[in-house]
Amino acid sequence: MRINDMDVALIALRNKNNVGVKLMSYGASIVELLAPDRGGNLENIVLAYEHIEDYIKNVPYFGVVVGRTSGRIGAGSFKLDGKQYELNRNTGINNLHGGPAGFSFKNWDYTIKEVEDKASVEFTCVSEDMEEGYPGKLEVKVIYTLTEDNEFIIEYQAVSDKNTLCNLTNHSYFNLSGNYKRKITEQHLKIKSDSFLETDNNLVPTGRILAVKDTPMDFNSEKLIGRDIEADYLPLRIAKGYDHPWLLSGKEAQVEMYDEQSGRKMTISTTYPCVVVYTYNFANNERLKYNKAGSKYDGICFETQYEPDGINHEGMNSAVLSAGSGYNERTVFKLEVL
Ligand code: FUC
Repeated sequence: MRINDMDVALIALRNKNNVGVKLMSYGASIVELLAPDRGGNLENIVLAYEHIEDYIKNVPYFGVVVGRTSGRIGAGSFKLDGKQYELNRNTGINNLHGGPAGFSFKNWDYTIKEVEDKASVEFTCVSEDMEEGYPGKLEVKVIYTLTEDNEFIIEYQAVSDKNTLCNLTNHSYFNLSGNYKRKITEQHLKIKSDSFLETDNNLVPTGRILAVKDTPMDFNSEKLIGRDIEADYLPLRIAKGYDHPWLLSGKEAQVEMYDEQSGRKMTISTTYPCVVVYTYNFANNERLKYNKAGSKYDGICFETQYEPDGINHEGMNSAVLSAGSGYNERTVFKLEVL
């Protein structure tokens, strides 16, 4: 496919149970994830544009890989090895998701691999020294794998020739109802986490860690996403819904989402310490598939990552990747029907 003079590839993987994923080289993105419901009907559980060209702007970051850093870097600036770096800014004074020309807007190279019961697509890109303001030439690999046990795995690898920041995620919006039939507020969520990061009016972490106990942020027991989403609680009012980093406890199955009506369940296990959960609060009538205009709560992102803006706060993971050392994180999405 040619878009804006780029050769953009679409690659489809499907396993023996008919779970299928469609990937795109632009943004190394997930543009479709087909999963069966209780009756065996295959439907799509990720938000996607109807028109591929809309991924060129992609203000909501549908499906894409985000980098070099995920989330906001306060004032677009940070200090590393005694030197102050100024990043390109794209949300007021802040840097969001790696800047205006971040990894979500690159057309990645790819190779397809098949080994026994697994099929993978390896996307690679190179980010040059000082690109978007980050030091070091960074070589990145994102590997998507679909297994025969309905696991969809994302592995993030990178290496830099100088100390730099690296905090990679995928920005897919999930909706387990299938083809976005019902809002995510009617679906259940569980997050193993006792605390979340407070954010300021521009959604930049303040450095304070707040307890979830007795607040609408507590998802330790499964509850409907919509149960407390509009509660009169300052962090929710500021973000207009959920848009916060949770510090994860436990090493696996840290997040579970379930749609009672379809029976679809998704369990997320990650090596990252944090997940930013975002409920599409800033929807703006995006032209989605199935002839739908995107509206608030049509999808939910689980952006597994290091704490956003960690470099600017004591006691958090800084996301510094040292020269020559390997970046290696993974997130697994397991699909089931209950
Ligand atoms: C999420 C949110 C942001 C933003 C972006 C498109 O990661 O944290 O607030 O709207 O997505």
